[in-house]
Amino acid sequence: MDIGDWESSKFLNDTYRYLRSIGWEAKVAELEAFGFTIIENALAPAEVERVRRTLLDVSERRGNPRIDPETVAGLTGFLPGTPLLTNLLFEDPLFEDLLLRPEPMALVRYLMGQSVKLTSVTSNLKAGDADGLFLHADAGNGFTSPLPPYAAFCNLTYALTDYSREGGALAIVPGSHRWCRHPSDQESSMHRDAESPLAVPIEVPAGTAILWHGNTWHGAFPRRTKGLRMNLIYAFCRQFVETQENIKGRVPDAAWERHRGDEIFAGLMNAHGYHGWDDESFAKASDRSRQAGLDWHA
Ligand SMILES: O=C(O)CCC(=O)C(=O)O
Repeated sequence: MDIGDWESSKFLNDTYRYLRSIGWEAKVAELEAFGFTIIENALAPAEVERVRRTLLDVSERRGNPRIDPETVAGLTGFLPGTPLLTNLLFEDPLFEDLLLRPEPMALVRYLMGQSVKLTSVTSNLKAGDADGLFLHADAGNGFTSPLPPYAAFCNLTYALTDYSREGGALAIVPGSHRWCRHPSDQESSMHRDAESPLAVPIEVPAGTAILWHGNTWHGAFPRRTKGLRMNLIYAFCRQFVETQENIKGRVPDAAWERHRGDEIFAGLMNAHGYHGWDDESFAKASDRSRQAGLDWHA
């Protein structure tokens, strides 16, 4: 059927038409049915290499020893074997460019609405002996069960090394977004000797992106191979949710300049959110800034 300029779905029509025009309607169906979808060849091999090098440079600039991806010497961090590099967006314009790629962004906007905000840009660096990462729903930042049926969060992860079960791949529980709850401690185990029987490994080559609904249970399998597993994670939230990273407060002038007139960039940076108002900003709140609650796609 033709998608019209229908008033009742006015926040969705253009996004849906665009997704259809690029042949991505099946990805919408997968997101709806299973709570995740896979974007093959999202990055060319040279881009994968460039992102990997940039992440290792960032880690070093932040005072860590240079990480050797073969031996993982120099890797220290947050979860056992899984250090997290955070606040990456403004470390290199490359991360802004990847954020704004129109095809994945259309899927993000389909799930999260036009008022979607960026909540964090991080990288999980997983060492050779890392244990599994427990199953969780990303809608965990203060959302108690029952979770809303719409996505309040979503996660767009670029695999930067090949993902295999043995190599500690992302683990997904297909269809769990419909359950609208967090897993219990017992359900969430991904320990080396107690992996959840519901979790399936996302076995994909480097350069693949995986996008999932914030309710979808996911984690990672224990890693049993040598070397470094790398990824780049863009996480998004609804306009009413507090962001994980302080993005709004630290967009550099140069970034505003690079994306001048780009309404999608401005929205992702929370330029239209007016909460935390003073009298001046309250008076300036526009219909645009109040739009978020009108519809799942608004
Ligand atoms: O290590 C992984 O692949 C899992 C990442 C994850 O749980 C997340 O990004 O929320």
